[in-house]
Amino acid sequence: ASDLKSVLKEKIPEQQERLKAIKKTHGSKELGKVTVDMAIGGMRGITGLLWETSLLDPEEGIRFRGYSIPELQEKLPAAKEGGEPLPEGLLWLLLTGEIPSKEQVDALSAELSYRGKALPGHVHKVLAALPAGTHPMTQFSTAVLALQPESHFAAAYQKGISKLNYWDPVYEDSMNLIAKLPGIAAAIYRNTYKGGKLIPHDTSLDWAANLSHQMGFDGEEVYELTRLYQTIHTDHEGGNVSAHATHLVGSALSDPYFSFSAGLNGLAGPLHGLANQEVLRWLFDVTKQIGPTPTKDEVEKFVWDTLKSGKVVPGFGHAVLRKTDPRYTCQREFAQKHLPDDPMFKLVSLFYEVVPGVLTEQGKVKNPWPNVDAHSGVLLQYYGIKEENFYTVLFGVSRAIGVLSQGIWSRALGLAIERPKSVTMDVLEKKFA
Ligand code: CMX
Repeated sequence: ASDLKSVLKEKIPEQQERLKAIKKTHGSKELGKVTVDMAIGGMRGITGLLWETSLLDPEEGIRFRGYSIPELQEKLPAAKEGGEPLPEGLLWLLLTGEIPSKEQVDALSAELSYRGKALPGHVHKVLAALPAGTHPMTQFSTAVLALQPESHFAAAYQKGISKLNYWDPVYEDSMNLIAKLPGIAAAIYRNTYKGGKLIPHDTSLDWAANLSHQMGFDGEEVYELTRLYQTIHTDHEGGNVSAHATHLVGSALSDPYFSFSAGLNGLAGPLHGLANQEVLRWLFDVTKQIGPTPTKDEVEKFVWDTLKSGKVVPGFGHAVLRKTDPRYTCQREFAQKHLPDDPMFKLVSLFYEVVPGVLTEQGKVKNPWPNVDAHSGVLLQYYGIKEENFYTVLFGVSRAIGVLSQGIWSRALGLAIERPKSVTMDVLEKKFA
């Protein structure tokens, strides 16, 4: 078998057995302890989730099914020789654990193109009914939810599907949804910023290039950026807000439309995905207040002013990472290759020099280094995608690939409904009195 669904299907029984064996031999062993600080502090440091598609190392950053970003850039099939990876290849890898061949990726591109060709008319009507000025993330989450009536899983559940087969309609929903996201995102972009003139899907293009094309940005370089961007934002293990929200809602057997829409609502928070929008606003503030080429000292003062006014420095810090995010580094390398003289890139580089020192001196943050969101906006600006409050939508399109791949595995592995225990302050006071 060489199509994705068949390859995945073959892998499921062995992984089910593997999990059963882990449960049997290690089920009662301890993974760690839970302190009161952890319960108060956003459960930071508690290991309490199973997530197969990726794993985050605090020092090294993300690995997707064991592969680092530079390894993926080398190993995953590209649209052109030596180019950036095709996100379809990563989808294949996340679902099967195997690096696909170029033929397999091309077949998957064609399949997604077919599944994503047409958006149901009512989705356009739902979008049109929202008031002018509605944030693109509100539009995005609403559009995903508007597709929910198409869910194969919800229909199969109503008919009484056996739990052994859940993964199958969840796979169908997930692939249909991933396929339709470029069209949805592009429609939101065109409606919000380009007077509503939509650009049709081009069946000759891969999934990421189609996103760029339908937004109105054509050319090999912007396609390459979109492929890289859509590859690196997919997955960041299971505990971040968008992944965890998707996982949590899916655990109630809400279908992929419900669960991914929930994940998007979490991604829309300024401490999470919306940070890419906030970074751009912050960079514009600098240029507005100081001018286009601030000095190191001026930037340093600006960073301190941000901190002193009680705001966070967007794009810096991380809950788990303790080094520069490799997703930042690969975007920096892209900029060095394609836009080394861009003034905004130079400004971002200056912040890279200055901010970690200031945050370290302030002494509060556990990680002073930049994350993925500190760099993405500047690349998009360079290629003409100037509207920063759209940026989190692009993050969301990519995030679907990771969280929905895990969602398929969660159902294949029969993972339980999530229901951690909570306590009151009263309980804590009495327990430790
Ligand atoms: N600027 C200012 N203060 C920061 C900071 C930053 N970039 N990062 C952390 N801090 C502060 C925290 O707010 C916290 O302050 P309090 O003790 O007053 O509450 C203190 O430093 C310790 O925080 P931490 O343990 O280092 O970080 P957390 O795990 O609590 O938070 C994160 C992680 C990402 C929310 C935080 O670093 C932050 O707000 N960064 C800026 C927003 C951002 O870039 N988010 C995007 C992250 C990537 C993504 O999900 O897309």
